[in-house]
Amino acid sequence: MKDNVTARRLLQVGEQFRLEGPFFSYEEISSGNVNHTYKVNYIRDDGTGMAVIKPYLMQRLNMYAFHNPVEVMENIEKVTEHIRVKHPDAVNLHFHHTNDKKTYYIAEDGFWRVYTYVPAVTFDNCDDLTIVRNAGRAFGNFQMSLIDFDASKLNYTIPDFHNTRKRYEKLITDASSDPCGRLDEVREEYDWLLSVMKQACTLTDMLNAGKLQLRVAHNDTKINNVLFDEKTREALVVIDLDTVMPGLVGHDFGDAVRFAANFTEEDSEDTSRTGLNLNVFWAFAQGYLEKTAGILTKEEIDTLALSCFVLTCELATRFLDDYLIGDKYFKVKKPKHNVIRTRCQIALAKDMLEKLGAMNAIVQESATRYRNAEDRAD
Ligand code: GN1
Ligand code: MG
Repeated sequence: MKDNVTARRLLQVGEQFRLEGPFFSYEEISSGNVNHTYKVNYIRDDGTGMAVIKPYLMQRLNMYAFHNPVEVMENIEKVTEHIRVKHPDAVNLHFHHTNDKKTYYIAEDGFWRVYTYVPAVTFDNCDDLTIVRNAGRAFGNFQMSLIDFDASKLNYTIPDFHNTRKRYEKLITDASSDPCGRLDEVREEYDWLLSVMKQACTLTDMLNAGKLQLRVAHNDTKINNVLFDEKTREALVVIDLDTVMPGLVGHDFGDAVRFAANFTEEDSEDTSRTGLNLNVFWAFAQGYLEKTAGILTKEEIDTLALSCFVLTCELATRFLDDYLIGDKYFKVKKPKHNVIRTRCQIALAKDMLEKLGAMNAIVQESATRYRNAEDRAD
């Protein structure tokens, strides 16, 4: 959309959510790969006659990704309400309501929702270990806040979201029909991914065999989905709850490491620098296990390191598949963006394979330390 057209549209969406005060400005927040997000500023009277800026977040959900956005909002409302009741003083996500008391507005151009804007900082790439440890704690706390929430109450808003085997099957099917004639160009990446398929499907296979348990999972644990206090750098709240569904702890842990502990961004073209930063891994694992070690099963702990490899391969199959079918799912900023992303994930996965032993040792050490700390506290 052109600037003024977007501004007009955001103003109309704001009216649906009964936002007051003149519309002042907006900016697009481009870090998400699926939804469209805008920070929208309104002018308000501060009560003494002075004008203040009141920001909101407006989001248009990607309906190619989320076929049933009403169910997405049902999940989010249940989960945020559960957290609000348990931790009334903590920062929580607050959605605005329309005249008919809904947290969404369905229009021809999509599915809109409005949140209160939380002043905070986010990090896309971060080697400050204190911040990374705080991110681990935040996702660990998220897991613990929902430990008494019945996962079966949640809708499967994207069925088989982290079913790695199904992701592979889709890739294989799309490669065999090769609708855009792109397979030859990515044959090397395709072959490598297939060569590690068995190991990459470990979590899926263990879940199907009843060896890992379903919990409430966030399922999209990029570090930029944690808001941090601008001054203290303490984590304030975990955001982007669109994919909250029953899932495995490995899905959350693995995806977080895949994103935060990579030396490069997830779509870096310079894959000679891509790889797992063990210091960042260590800090994240410590933060996460500090909160969760007491409840995780042995199988869960034993698969945490491998889950990072699994989630990295899984996302590589998703990026590669999206390239093969013509870039339909992920927003792309350049023609070969999905190939670049695939190559970067593969480079990371290869490096993780070499470091699996060290990663597992770190996980086991942290899990033991925090379990013992809990025993002492009992
Ligand atoms: C998408 O849009 P964003 O950045 O929150 C995707 C994740 C991927 C991620 C890769 C619903 O998340 O699964 O890991 O891109 N979300 C969905 O950057 O598919
Ligand atoms: Mg997301």
